[in-house]
Amino acid sequence: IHKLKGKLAEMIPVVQGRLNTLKKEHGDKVLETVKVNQVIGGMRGMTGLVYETSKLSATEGIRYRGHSLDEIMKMAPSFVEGGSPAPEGILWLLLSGEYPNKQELDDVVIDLKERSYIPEETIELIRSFPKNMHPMTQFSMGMLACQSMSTFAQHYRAGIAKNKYWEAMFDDCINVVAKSSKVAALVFNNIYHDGKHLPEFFDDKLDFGAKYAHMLGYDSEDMYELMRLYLVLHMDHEGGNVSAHANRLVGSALSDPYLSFSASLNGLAGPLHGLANQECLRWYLEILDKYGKHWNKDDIVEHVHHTFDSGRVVPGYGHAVLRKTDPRFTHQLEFGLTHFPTDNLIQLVNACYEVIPELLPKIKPSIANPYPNVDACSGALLMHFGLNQFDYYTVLFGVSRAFGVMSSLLWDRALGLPIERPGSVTVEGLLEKAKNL
Ligand code: AMX
Repeated sequence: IHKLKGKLAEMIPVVQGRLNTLKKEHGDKVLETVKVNQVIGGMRGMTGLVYETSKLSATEGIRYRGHSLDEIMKMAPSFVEGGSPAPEGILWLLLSGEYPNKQELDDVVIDLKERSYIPEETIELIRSFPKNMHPMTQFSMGMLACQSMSTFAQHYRAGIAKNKYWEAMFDDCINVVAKSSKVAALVFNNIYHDGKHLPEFFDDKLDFGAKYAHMLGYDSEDMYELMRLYLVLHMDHEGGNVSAHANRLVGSALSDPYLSFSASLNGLAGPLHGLANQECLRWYLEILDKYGKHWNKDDIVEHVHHTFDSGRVVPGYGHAVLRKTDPRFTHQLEFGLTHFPTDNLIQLVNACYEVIPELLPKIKPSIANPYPNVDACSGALLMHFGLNQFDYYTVLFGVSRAFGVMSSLLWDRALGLPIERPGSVTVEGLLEKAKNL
């Protein structure tokens, strides 16, 4: 991982130079106009952030450092030939824009393992949380409790120079990723296994994804591969989504990465963001409940109508930005159809995909995107392995998000991005302004 830091040390001045040129030569140009509705409507569609690690295309979905998920699935290094990309390799990609070679990948695997240490008092703290406290609350608090280990905070107190911020932050960012799965597994055991200790590491060669699955009690090669895929697909979704933006905002005050990541998780815990996946699984299970294992496509049509009639949305379908099937859905469905094609729930997800995109616009012509999003499949895959603790699903999402938001936070400091401080306006003030336009 020292090699990665060295690579970044070479890259950063180049990108800093570009940013400076941008500021000097184009800083006063008008990029776009802002509508009143955008000010009221959560700044939708308004370009307001520089974000290096990923960019969302309405038609192709997310690109990590310019690489589409389709390409990443084919080109990124993996532990199983032709299998899921290695999350450690995608961390390298998000930070540096390149895939690591075999030796570099092995080094990151070892490094993340070495950095995963959690102090005994933090372990005890997590085990003391009430069992009925939401897993995301416990996860966020557990990561926050690790904050006393922040090297950035120590260096800052010691008076580090501004151009050295990113170097001081590097260790924290990697450490947050490394520790996230262990804290998440401790939360799992605290809630669902009465605080039992994490399993022994029978195989210390396990990579990050496999080890996380192992710590949750799952030890099949298929589950290891699913975990790697899940982690890779949920890492990053450009800068404006709630978890990425909360992380950026808090970090812009030079709060250390533990503080920023905890804030990011608090945003992810919201039902409009990271909680949607469990809603989606519940919806499929309603169909199985109602029609049994021998459901057919007419049953799906009837249930979609019933969902609309009861004033609800069809979860897992539609998106604020995407206008095509989310490739994160496609790759998850492909995984299910490849590894367990006869699974009834996976068949149901597949049948819904054949029915719903045509049906939705007939019922709701104003729908901008009738295609499935990332949440339409993940729950069904986890259920296959018996991971049926729905409330925990967002924690898995959070562990994955650590890779993306920590990579972008490092770049925030490397580029010297300032504290965020957008202007605000009262309703009356906006009305006055608007009347005079
Ligand atoms: N089922 C029923 N109606 C839907 C719908 C769906 N899946 N998706 C959109 N619509 C409706 C909207 O509610 C809206 O109706 P209205 O005009 O009566 O208020 C109309 O279609 C137009 O909406 P839109 O412009 O297509 O979508 P949006 O940008 O306002 O909302 C989203 C996007 C994701 C909130 C919406 O599609 C939705 O509620 N989907 C279901 C929930 C879901 O899957 N959420 C997870 C999203 C992925 C994620 O971020 N994790």
